[in-house]
Amino acid sequence: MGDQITNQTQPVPVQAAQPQAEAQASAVIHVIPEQFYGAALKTKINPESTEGAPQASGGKSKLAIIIGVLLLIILVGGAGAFVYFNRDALFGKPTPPPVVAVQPTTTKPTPPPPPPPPNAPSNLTATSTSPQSVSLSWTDAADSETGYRVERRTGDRTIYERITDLPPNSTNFQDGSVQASSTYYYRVIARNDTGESEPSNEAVAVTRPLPPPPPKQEPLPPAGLDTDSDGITDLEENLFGADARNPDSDGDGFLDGNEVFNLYSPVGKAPAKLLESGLVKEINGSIGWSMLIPTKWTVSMDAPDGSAAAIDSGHGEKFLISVEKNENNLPVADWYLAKYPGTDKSTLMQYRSKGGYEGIIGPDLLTTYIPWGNRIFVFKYDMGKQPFINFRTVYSMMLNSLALKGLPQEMVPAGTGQLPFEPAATQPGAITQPVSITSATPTVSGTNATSSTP
Ligand SMILES: [Ca+2]
Ligand SMILES: [Ca+2]
Ligand SMILES: [Ca+2]
Repeated sequence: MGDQITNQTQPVPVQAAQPQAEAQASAVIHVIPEQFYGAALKTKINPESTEGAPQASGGKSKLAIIIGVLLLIILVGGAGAFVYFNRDALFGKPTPPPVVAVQPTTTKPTPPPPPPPPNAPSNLTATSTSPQSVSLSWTDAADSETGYRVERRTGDRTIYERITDLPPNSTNFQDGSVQASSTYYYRVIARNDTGESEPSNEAVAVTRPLPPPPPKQEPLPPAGLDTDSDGITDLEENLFGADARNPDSDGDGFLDGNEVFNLYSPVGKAPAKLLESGLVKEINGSIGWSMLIPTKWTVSMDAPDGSAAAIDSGHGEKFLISVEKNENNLPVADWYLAKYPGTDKSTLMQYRSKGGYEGIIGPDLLTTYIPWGNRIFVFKYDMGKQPFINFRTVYSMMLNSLALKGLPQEMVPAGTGQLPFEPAATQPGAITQPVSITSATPTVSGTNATSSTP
């Protein structure tokens, strides 16, 4: 607009007006009131009047320029101010978005600070409840644990090893992976996602020893050499002065072994009893037992009253006497099963002595148990390191001679059957084997030979 004003007022030739002074005096000056100035600008300029007022026309042009510039400034400023003060409406709020964008990061549900590691368990104890287990218990002192770890070390190791992981709030554990008669050290650690607690106190346990295995029935070791198959070994024949190459040394019609078993002399004319022949001697314990043993053998009382004694053959083998308690007066088989749990009852054999004492033979077939009131008389054949049973018939002879105080003997009458391990009177080399207590067959009947003891 300023340019337009300048162009319309400029065409007046200023040089032509200045030299004509007379024309200047006669010229009519039209003053346009301020309020009509805008309209005057639009009117067509009269060539005459313009010629006559060149100077006034130049001052008005400058003013118009100034006003135009001012208007322009005002206009630009106003527009700028308008834009500035309405920037939010025009361009949207520029600043909030970044603020909104920042806010989520700060107000977003930030994960709660991780819990501290749990408290350590306390009061750990370890107790061996059996040879194969240790029972652990402790106090749960943590409320943020996700589980427990049980660790163990043995006496000869310093490093703990993990043995199990347990759920939260656990307070006990049964360790079944231990060995008998061993020492174990334990500790327990609580843990969560943050970390682990300090270990608990260390607890130590010594596992119990394994119980002795229940006796099993085993075949009898081989008998010692019996050259003439008369039921006593060559060593026994020698012990009694009998002939190891003659089954009937005294020629009385009875086998040497059968005579010794039944307490008769194999070298004396029947009926010569062993005791009267001087081949055996009587021993006794003050507790109330007595028996015959070969004269050459010795006895030691391991208990003053004879509740424990050992008969020494001088050949390695020993014969052990022990008197054991049976306070509840149990039947001897029940007493045995209570003493040796796990024993197969069928491995216990019936026993009856020539004196009528009934008892059992243990699974080893080398130990005899005879009930005696509230006691049990135990007589064991201890082979020592001997590989052969050299004195089985003598062992039987000693038991057949046994007398227990207060327990009357009822001698088995001849002809009622053979006793366990009795040599057959008429069958050289034959021995009557014992039968199980679970068998219906009585000990002293059903045998295949008849006793013909003199
Ligand atoms: Ca013989
Ligand atoms: Ca003989
Ligand atoms: Ca004979």
